[in-house]
Amino acid sequence: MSDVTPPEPIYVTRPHLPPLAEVTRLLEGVWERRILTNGGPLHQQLEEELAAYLGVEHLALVANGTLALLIALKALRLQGEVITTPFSFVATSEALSWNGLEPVFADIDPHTYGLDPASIEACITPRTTAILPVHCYGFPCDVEAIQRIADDYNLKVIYDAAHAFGVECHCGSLLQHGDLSVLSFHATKVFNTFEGGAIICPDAKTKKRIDRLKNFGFVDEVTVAANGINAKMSELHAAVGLAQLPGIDAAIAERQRVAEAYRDQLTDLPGLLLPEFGQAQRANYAYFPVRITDQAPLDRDQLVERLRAEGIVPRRYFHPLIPEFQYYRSNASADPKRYPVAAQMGREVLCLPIYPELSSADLQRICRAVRAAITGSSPDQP
Ligand code: T4K
Repeated sequence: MSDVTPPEPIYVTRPHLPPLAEVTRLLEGVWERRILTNGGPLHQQLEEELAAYLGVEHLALVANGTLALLIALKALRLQGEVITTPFSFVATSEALSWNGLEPVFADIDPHTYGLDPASIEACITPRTTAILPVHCYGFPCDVEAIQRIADDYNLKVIYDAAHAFGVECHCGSLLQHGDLSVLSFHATKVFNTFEGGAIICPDAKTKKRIDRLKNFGFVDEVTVAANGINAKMSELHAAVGLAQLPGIDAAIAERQRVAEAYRDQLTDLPGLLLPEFGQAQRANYAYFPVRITDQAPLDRDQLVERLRAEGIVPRRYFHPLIPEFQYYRSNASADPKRYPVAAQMGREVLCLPIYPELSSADLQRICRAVRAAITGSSPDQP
């Protein structure tokens, strides 16, 4: 038996944590006030601070990103078909199904990984009421082309911006686009409150409606004006968020350090395509998606196996595609011929580990293992 201890596994991400002392300090106030939820003072403060940080006017905190999507769609009183992407986390489509809306899967653009405007237009029918694109990996969709289509066909646009915290495009916050944008603050996200999310609203009236929807539809003690739900963020989660915010720029800078190190070390490998962060004015480096094309000597799944054998656990975001899941297979648009680019990306993309605390030593270990798998060199070679 070998007495060599295997190195610690490196996962695709590792949650960034705020200083515990700061969370404790905020929680002392909670213990004194005994206001634990239902729009307490920390919740209000986090809404204000996040809106200021993100450069948006109105933001409603929600218990998680999936409920935020559910409520955003509900707030717009949609019916019929909604054009969306097959290349996302399943929550994107689940939010539609929960609202009784029919997802119609369109194709994506191979550079942005967001919905391809031409494909959106080809999917429009008389029953289409909205578009639900995803700023996948935090890469901006073609927001202007999507808005033009929405205007031409009188459709709503709800951006699933779960990955796009802090991303800026040519005109400021990416989150200003569309009718509503939805963020996730899950543990694995750039900004986390353990679980959490938010809806970016264009005006105070929409925020009010969303605030009611997340609180059972209550207008006041004796009035329920909509089919609401409980999707409130607690004071505990808000405390984590408030403690995270002062460190968020440094955390994004650390992510950028990791992305640049990958770019330096993985440039010349046959069949390995690196991500393009340049489309954002300010990127957030939420993910580091590489493509393993047919020019590489092994395919994506073989690379996953090789890396796992070295204790490195990347993730195939997003494989399977949403329409490949059993629940969606009977959907009328669940046909890979309708979204060939998404199908290809589902076979080729691999998200390498990226998070602020990823050490240089671990980065070297990952790069050596990727290089070894592709060139046949030894992973032990520096
Ligand atoms: N829309 C989009 C486009 C999304 O990507 C998501 C969520 C949503 C909507 C919905 O938002 P939320 O309702 O979640 O707020 C993860 C996340 O659970 C999910 O939030 C995320 N997208 C999705 C892309 O990734 P899994 O199944 O890959 O997570 P998991 O638990 O395997 O975590 C990945 C790695 O992270 C683990 O290998 C280790 C590390 N990890 C994870 C957790 C939860 C930790 O070190 N500590 C932790 O606490 O889905």
